[in-house]
Amino acid sequence: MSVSDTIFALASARGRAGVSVIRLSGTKALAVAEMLSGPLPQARHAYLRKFSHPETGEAIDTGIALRFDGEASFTGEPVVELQTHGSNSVVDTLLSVLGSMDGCRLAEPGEFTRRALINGKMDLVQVEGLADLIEAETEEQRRQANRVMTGELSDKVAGWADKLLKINSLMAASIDFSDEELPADLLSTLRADIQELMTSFDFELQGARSAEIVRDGFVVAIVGKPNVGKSTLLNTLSGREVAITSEVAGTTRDVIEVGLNLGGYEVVLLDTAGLHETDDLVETIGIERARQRSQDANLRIVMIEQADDLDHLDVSLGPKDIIVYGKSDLSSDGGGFRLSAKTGDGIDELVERISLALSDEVGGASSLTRQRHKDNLGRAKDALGEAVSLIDQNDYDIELVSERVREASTHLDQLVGKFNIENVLGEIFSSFCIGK
Ligand SMILES: Nc1nc2c(ncn2[C@@H]2O[C@H](COP(=O)(O)OP(=O)(O)O)[C@@H](O)[C@H]2O)c(=O)[nH]1
Ligand SMILES: [Mg+2]
Repeated sequence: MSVSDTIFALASARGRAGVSVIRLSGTKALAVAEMLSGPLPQARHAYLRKFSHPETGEAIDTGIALRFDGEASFTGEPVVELQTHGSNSVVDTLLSVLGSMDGCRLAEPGEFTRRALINGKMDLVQVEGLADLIEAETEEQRRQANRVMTGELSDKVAGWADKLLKINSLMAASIDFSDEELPADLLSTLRADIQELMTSFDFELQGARSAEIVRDGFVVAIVGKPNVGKSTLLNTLSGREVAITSEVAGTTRDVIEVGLNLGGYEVVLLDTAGLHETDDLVETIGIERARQRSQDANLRIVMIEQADDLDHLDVSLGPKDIIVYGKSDLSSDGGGFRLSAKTGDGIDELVERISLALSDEVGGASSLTRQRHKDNLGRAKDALGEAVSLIDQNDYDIELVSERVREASTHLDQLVGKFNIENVLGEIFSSFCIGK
């Protein structure tokens, strides 16, 4: 894979459509495209062109061609986009003609974006934001990804890095001037500055969990003993027959997952095996899984028939977990929140309660959307923590303090991908499609 090749790919989805977009990027992009389309005199102007075979002259399609020059493109190198009719045959023919041209090859997954990264058009977190934007299914996932892609986190990191630099130059200046200790007032200013940064990092780290929930989904597990109507509830909430329901206890043995869009948020709903004592080996494994997954979930819907069912569940409940009495159509006694998955009675209220718990949970979402972001910022914070405790020891060495501050800067640089990115690139780009 050479960065000097001119690369091309179908940038829109495969299959029949109104329009398809083929993108070319690299030094030969314009020359190659013009062999198909004829001259494209001005950048950023749309030209209606006939695309024809460069050797035979056979007409392939008519469409729009657009060129972007030099740095003013997505990849930071010359780019041409050909908008053709969304026909498999047109696309295949054009791709095969392009493939036969010298110095021109099909792009690898994410290769356009990789070039954008190399050419400084985006940093690493923006690339991750872009990957998340393409994956986004719900409104909130889209908003969050868009914030990261357009540089919200990058700007924050740049601001922090700037402050660290100032702190360090202040220290460096004092180290140069004397071998003696720093004046007390200067030292306390430095300490306060470092601590202020740590508070900002902390604030951001606290919102990371919420950001992750928005990205990966809010996991809600339905738990309870067999036959209370868990699978029926899952089917009702998801609007389709996902899980098998029957009056036979032990019908559900494995954890069943359904993704739902609830109020603009991604919710992953889990149906689990009924919790009870059993000699059936497979069911026992299912029950163990049910316990584990419900324990890890963000929220539990506990379905019961009577209040003392709660005592036999062996799942620890959180304060927001929702306890419901099922099959309200069959009996009218019992207090608490009642619903019937069969008639739909109480379902709206359940959805409202889930949304409420969810909005509490994701209220303060930060822009740290990935574990990688949390790790790097966490390490930066730890390094600053060490700097502060060094200052607090009366017999500190300012050189050591300064080293810790530099280390924090390194972690911030790593977060936005200023160096050492090769090891994370593979993972990030594995989620990209060809043409992005
Ligand atoms: N009348 C009534 N029957 C229900 C209701 N929910 C489930 N059932 C029935 O109860 C039985 C067990 O339901 P299922 O969803 O498989 O329970 P699970 O073992 O908890 O998953 C099935 O025969 C369902 O049709 C309900 O709200 N009302
Ligand atoms: Mg079931």
